[in-house]
Amino acid sequence: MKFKKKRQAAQKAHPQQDQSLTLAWFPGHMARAQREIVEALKKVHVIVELRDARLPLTSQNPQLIESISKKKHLIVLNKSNLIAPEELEQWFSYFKKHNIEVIDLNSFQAPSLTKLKKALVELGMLGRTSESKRALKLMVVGLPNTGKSTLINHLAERQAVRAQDRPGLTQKQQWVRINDELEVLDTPGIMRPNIPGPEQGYALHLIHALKEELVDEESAAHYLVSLYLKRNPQTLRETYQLSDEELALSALEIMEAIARKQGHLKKGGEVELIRTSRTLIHDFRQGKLGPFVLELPINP
Ligand SMILES: Nc1nc2c(ncn2[C@@H]2O[C@H](COP(=O)(O)OP(=O)(O)OP(=O)(O)O)[C@@H](O)[C@H]2O)c(=O)[nH]1
Ligand SMILES: [Mg+2]
Repeated sequence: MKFKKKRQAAQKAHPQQDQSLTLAWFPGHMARAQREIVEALKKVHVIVELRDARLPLTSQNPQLIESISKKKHLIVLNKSNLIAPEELEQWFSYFKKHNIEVIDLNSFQAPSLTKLKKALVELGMLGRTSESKRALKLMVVGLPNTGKSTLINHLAERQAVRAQDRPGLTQKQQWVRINDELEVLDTPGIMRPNIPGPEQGYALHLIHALKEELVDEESAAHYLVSLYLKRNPQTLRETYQLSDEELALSALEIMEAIARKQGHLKKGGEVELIRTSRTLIHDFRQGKLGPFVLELPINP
């Protein structure tokens, strides 16, 4: 189980990449986008950093955060509808313990704008505009596909920028005027230059932050099944009609059982695990495997 070694697909490795790591996705537009984010710092008052609520630590970009650390900064755990409330609670206590300001959002829900505004007011970020009579300028940053453009469209209540389930869609900064008190800068998603290990790489693939062909899909699906076996086997049982005996098997054997049930077979009757892997990953991304966080705080 490993990352695909597709150097040409991996594109240019970042110069500061740890040599021991096998995966890097840092195409030219991301390097440019990172420079442009630093340049835009003087034009913005506040930074909203979007993370995927299913992966609150790994879906950050430490290098980017470092370069924007002088500005006021609010972390948003986005897509929080895809994790369970008790999982979200664990993360809130973790961030509280570390004195880090965090809110969660589900960008498809109408109260999101109110919630974001309230957080900005509480942090003393939005209140300043009434004195200066100038719009608050907010920059949204984060890994690819974390939902930056969707959030902005939601705030603007119109299709102001392109948003789609495709990492790396936004390639240029774009200002969007929300109303008299708020202007938002959409920025291209920037992948972290280092991915700590294979499991984090699989998890980033599962949340669809990486370009599809970089990660071995069977390994990512195997990782997903192993996590569900540990923390929520019932969902696997119900979704794929597994028996008690099947549920007691290894992750690989369970994938084979699902393959047979779904008719993912080659001509000779051999299982075709790649199809099963794609089904599992697709079902997870669509939320068909229920709300589920991919990482929990190690020292909550
Ligand atoms: N379930 C769920 N999906 C969301 C949410 N917000 C965004 N999405 C989905 O996430 C996908 C990516 O959205 P984008 O807004 O294009 O992501 P982005 O961060 O702008 O991506 P890049 O431009 O590649 O950096 C889309 O399919 C959105 O519908 C959310 O709160 N919940
Ligand atoms: Mg975008």
